[in-house]
Amino acid sequence: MSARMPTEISKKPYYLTTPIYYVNARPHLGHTYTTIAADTLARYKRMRGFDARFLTGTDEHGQKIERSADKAGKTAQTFADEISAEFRSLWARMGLTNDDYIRTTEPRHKRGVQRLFMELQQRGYIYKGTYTGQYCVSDELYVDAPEGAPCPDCGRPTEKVSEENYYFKLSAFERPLLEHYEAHPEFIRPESRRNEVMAFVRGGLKDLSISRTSFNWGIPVPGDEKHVIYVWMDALANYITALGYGSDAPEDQARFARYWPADVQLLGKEISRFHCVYWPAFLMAAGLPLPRSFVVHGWLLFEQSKMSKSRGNIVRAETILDVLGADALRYFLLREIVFGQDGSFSFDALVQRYNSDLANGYGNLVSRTLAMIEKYFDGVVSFPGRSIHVSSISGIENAASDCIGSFNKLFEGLQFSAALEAVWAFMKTVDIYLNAEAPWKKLAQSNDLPMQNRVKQILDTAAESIRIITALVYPVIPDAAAKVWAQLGLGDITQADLKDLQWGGLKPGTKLGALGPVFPRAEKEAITRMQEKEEARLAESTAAATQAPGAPIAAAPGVVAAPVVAEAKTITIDDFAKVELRVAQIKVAERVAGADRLLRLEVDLGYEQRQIVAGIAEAYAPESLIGRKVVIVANLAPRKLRGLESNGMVVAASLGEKGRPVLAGFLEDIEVGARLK
Ligand code: ME8
Repeated sequence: MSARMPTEISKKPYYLTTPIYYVNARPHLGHTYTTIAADTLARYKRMRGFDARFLTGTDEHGQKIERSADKAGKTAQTFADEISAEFRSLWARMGLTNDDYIRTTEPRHKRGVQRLFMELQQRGYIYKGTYTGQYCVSDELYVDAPEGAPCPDCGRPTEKVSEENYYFKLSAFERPLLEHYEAHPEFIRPESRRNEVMAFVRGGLKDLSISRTSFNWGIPVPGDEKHVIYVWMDALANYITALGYGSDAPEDQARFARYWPADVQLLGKEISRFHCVYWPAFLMAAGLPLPRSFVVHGWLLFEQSKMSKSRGNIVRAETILDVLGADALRYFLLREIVFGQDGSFSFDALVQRYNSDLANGYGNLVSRTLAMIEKYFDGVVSFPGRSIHVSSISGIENAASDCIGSFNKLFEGLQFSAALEAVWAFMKTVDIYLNAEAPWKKLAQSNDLPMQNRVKQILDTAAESIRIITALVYPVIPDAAAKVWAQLGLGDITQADLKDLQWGGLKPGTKLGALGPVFPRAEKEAITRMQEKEEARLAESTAAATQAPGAPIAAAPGVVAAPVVAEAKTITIDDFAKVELRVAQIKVAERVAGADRLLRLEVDLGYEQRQIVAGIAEAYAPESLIGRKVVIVANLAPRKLRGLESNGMVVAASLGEKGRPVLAGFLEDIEVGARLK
């Protein structure tokens, strides 16, 4: 139980969750986006007097993780331990305030999942049957499609499975789910996602296979250990197992009773079916209350498509933390993207927003106001904020109250971007006021007492405005807000009572703290520095993929020189077997605009077609390549070249100093897809 518990018990509980992230790859900005939104909401709710409990964690079982671990040559547990630790340390580095971090490989989770399974069994919602059909390993999804058909969700090839399985009677929940959606319009937000989910359920629900026997990286079905529980049932249960569901210990039961049902479950739109259909059906079947709401957000796009490991177009949060800090990232993601809709990330836009809103906006208002109080009045605030007889001040006061009202309303509705816009609009009003009153000019004109008092009043009004602004933005940019709070002479913001924020809280006699820059302006080089960091990371991961022991050494982009073994180093046959070399036939070849060396190829592997961007344009005319059979490295991590995704490399000898590529080929006719070993 959280350390905050004894003092929090009188407060209203509020429970919020993020999805638990797969450990098949390291965290990227997409994961950071949801987790930042949850952290901001948790901080906001705490500020409003709630006992907010925030859960995140990692999803570590299933075939996808097992295969990724295999590829990396590690046991699934070691692999999961390493990547889960990366997520955890990133959240810690960012100062996120999650109260718990659940891993699905923990005993507390296993116990809870097995309890849930047994509960559903006892209530008659589980039966045994045989599943014969397609399965998408990438989405861990049973697919209702003919053999050979791609996954309707992600387009990747599906695999045929035929297994004796346990089934969950999902079909029994079609009506109850629809009734629940109808009766609780706020259950799925935004409305567009609610409509999609309802249309899916209205289309009919089939019973769901909830166990697998063809691999064993998962939680065994109690009493029938050759089956492991379907990874989505396992994963979804984290939201209750983390609270103590399945444990008989009184403190676990008390925690579960206090926080369940969740107030908000945040998720990306691609997993709404699992959360808004399967999860409530499992809960209904177990006789447990349903979460109050699911909030489904859009995708963070990079280079025009969803940022994701499999597309290779990721940006890592660490790059931004190194250069601009966590607050810049938090602010950008919540201000730039309308929560619920897709939005694009770019380094240019990040730096532009940072400079305009944080450095020149908030940072500048704080530093010039406080510096003047320091310079002219020894850093002491002397006027009470409330000063109704001066109309310009009461104008600011009214604007502040309006801003507090709109901010709270918008934030409660998770409209982060609009809420921040309201604060920056108020900031602008204060800026205009300061420029119009020009206190520095007034003091230059006259230094008599009435004028001094007038100037004090102006500066203290600005300082009080800064106090209000700082309290409002604290959940979004906590580090900067804490600094400014201390500079205002108000001490530790985490100890402040911000529940009923209103004008007039800055008391006369308050002595400012030590002043210092809050958001130094970012130079143009910040963009280049971040880009270089990402390129270095990409090169590192590509090198790890291609230059692992025994792997070929890369020549031009998208081309590998035929395997060359570094001097004095030998590799085992197992090392070589890691490189999947296959015969592919070129179907399409065209030049890439603006890149003299690159050709965009579409190649056929028999079982799939894929795009490869290869650096062979100087040696081969595109039309000469159509129909030609080449050798490719088929299991190379995808990467982007000139914005195009390249899924593999073409094998070629590399001649002369310039490394002129000569494609590898066969004298015999050979069928496409054949593996070289
Ligand atoms: O789906 N834009 O894990 P996952 C916005 N383990 N959000 C993104 C994003 C992007 N480009 N990329 C990732 C799983 N996310 C399951 C969940 S829950 C019981 C099990 C965020 O690692 C977003 O929240 O694929 C998305 O839903 C989640 O990461 C998917 O993470």
